[in-house]
Amino acid sequence: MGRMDLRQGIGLRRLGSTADDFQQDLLSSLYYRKGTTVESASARDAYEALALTVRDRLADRRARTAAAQFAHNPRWVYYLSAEYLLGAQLEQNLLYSGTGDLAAQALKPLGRSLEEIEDLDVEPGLGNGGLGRLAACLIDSMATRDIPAVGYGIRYDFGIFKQSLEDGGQAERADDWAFHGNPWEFPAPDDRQTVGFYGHTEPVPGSPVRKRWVPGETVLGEPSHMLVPGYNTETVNIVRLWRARGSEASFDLSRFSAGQYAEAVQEAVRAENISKVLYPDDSTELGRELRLKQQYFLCSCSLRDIIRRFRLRNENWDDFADKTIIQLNDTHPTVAIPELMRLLVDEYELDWDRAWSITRRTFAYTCHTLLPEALETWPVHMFERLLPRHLEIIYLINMHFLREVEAHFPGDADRIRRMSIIGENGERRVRMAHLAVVGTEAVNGVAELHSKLLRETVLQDFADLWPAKFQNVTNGISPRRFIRLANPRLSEVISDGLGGDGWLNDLDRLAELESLADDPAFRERWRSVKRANKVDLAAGDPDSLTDVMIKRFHEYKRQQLKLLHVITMYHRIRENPNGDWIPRTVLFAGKAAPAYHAAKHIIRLINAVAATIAADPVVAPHLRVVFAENYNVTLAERIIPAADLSEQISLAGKEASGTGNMKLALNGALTIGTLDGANIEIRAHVGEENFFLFGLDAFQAAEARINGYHPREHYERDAELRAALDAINAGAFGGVGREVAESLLGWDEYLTLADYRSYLDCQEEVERAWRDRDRWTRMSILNTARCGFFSADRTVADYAARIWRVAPVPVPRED
Ligand code: GPV
Repeated sequence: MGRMDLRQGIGLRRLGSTADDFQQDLLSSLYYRKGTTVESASARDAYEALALTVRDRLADRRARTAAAQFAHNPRWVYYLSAEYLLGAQLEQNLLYSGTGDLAAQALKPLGRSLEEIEDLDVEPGLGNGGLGRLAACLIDSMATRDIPAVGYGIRYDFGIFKQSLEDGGQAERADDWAFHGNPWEFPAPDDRQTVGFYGHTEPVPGSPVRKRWVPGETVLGEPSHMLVPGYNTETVNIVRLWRARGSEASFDLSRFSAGQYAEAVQEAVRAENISKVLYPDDSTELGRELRLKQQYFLCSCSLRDIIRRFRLRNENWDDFADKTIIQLNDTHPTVAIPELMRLLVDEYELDWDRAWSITRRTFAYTCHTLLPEALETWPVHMFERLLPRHLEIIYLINMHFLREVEAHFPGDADRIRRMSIIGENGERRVRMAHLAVVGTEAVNGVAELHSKLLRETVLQDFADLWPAKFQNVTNGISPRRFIRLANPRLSEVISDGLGGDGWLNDLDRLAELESLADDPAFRERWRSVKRANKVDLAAGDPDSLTDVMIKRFHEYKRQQLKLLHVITMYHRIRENPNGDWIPRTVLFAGKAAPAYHAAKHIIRLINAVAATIAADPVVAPHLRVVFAENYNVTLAERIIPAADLSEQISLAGKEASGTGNMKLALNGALTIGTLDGANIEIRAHVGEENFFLFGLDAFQAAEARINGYHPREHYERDAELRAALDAINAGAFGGVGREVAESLLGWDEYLTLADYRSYLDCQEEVERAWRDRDRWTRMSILNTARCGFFSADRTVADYAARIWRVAPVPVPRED
């Protein structure tokens, strides 16, 4: 590998790597950048000075990365995502820059511990759940694999709300995550973009296809970027986040002078509202105009930035798709497709066919759901008002597309109706998933089953037309964040077992742990790690079976099924207080969308059941239910290492993949789960004897629905189930939860009652395994050993080879 020191060229001092150097730089940050002294520095001053010092260590890797990547002029991967759940930055950047020990040392003269300082590091919660965290894992792995990439997103002022419990129910507070500033970001005001909305279009004389769009409102997009270091490599990529601002002209000085203060700023406020808040909906659509505005804002700013970057090195538009692959993270950024067409046709004056050929080859689309309510559609009238030119372009795309369908399936009017980008059943709507399939070169689902169901159900017509377009890329997770950072004790045991920490970049090497699964000393260590993690978590008796269900609250995920199990355990213990009960701590965590009432009722019922059990002296010694507030990446990193049992109990055919399932299995939790999403692949990897399977499969679930499902039949037939639901209705839990029981008995959308008995039987299997400590530990070790496949490094390698067709561009070290 070549060598490079960019500082040399400009006579800049190199940052030293000794403890003294680091100390000096920290003090200098404190003094010159924070403007304070050792004596008067607050904890926050110390935090910020440390963050800047660590950031500096990554900044020169970043400079070398940019130089190497631009010199190479590769095909760049641009990841467009409305969400990123990056997690805390300080611990990550200390690890990725190898300065953790230096930092702990350097803080001593300030009288501060590293732990205390890390507590001040606020995670940017710019996402809802799995989709946002996947984006963060993928950009981590792209950097780790030396792939030239930029993640584009929105810098929301307010991220995912903070959750607290009030009277047992979820209360929400705004998350002003950057209230104290964010030392990790670099504003880049010179790269700002102007984005239009509303207005009208005008014909361009002499051109049948080009139009001039005269927006009625314009807004500035100001970017800042955060560093995305690779692990054990030189590459540092970036994630570039856009923030909306009013232009200078949006402040109305004359109104202000006339004392109309609110009116004077109203235009600026309107503009800034675009990036004000993350919509807290997960896997459900909320058809608000402001949301479409956010989406277009992200796409327009990012595409102009992508084009700017392309033109730094290239001249010919025909090279654009060879130098650019834009991955759409679900349909949220799909308006980028008509936006690129608009830029190419209207602004750069390419003819339609050439622009379309470029556009199609530039995009790829990842679908993350099967839920019909998550497939975004927009009312045509709303689209037309907000983005009049884009709607015209979509109509043209649709016209060409439907001709293609007609040519393949002559006379099949029904198929044309089904496939059209414009839905005509009732109110006319733009179907974003259809646009995303039509305007891209590749479409993928996120687990084998999900990709198969996409091809065979939701997108079947499209798969008939273009079978080669459809692929699977199974999700993965960052082993750095979710093993090394989250579980340092286990990491040490693994590194000792494997003779080094090379596994962190090559997770398949965990397979070498298999031979240790039968080693009594290794097992003992494995157990003691889990126990110590439980002690740290302090959620309950560390010797109890720690049973965790941590994920967004959604009826399809079936927290209510877990709850029926808890209520049944409660009944059983009450009836037989002297039984040989296995002590269990059932830990729930997760947020519900604020307007999702059914989910909030489930949260309420969990807390009511928890309180009833805690107050029951007969049951409390054996069973404890804990609801951990405000689930986020940081809390996940504490819970996952302490889990014995991982609840992955969605109705089969509903969870696209799941990624919490991977994090837990990799940390040695055993899974109880349905044949859904990536559970199927986890089971295949760990071996069926090391996985607790129950419930209907996706085919049976679909059948049950078609044949007419009657939840009451299960209620009538199963005495324990009846007792659980009756208890809720009789007010056994403070009168809470009748809405939950009503929905289960009334229609039970997700077949909870149908899977109840199978789930309970399976929980008995779990208890049998738990009673045999050695057997359990062996299963746990084998889960970790066999889950190397679920590294996001593998996911990224799959995308790189089969969808992006890109190769790594290594960054030279400095001498
Ligand atoms: I669509 N997902 C999400 O978190 N938010 C969304 O809006 C949509 C999907 C999730 C899926 O529910 C998970 O099954 C999946 O593992 C995750 O996306 C990442 O692919």
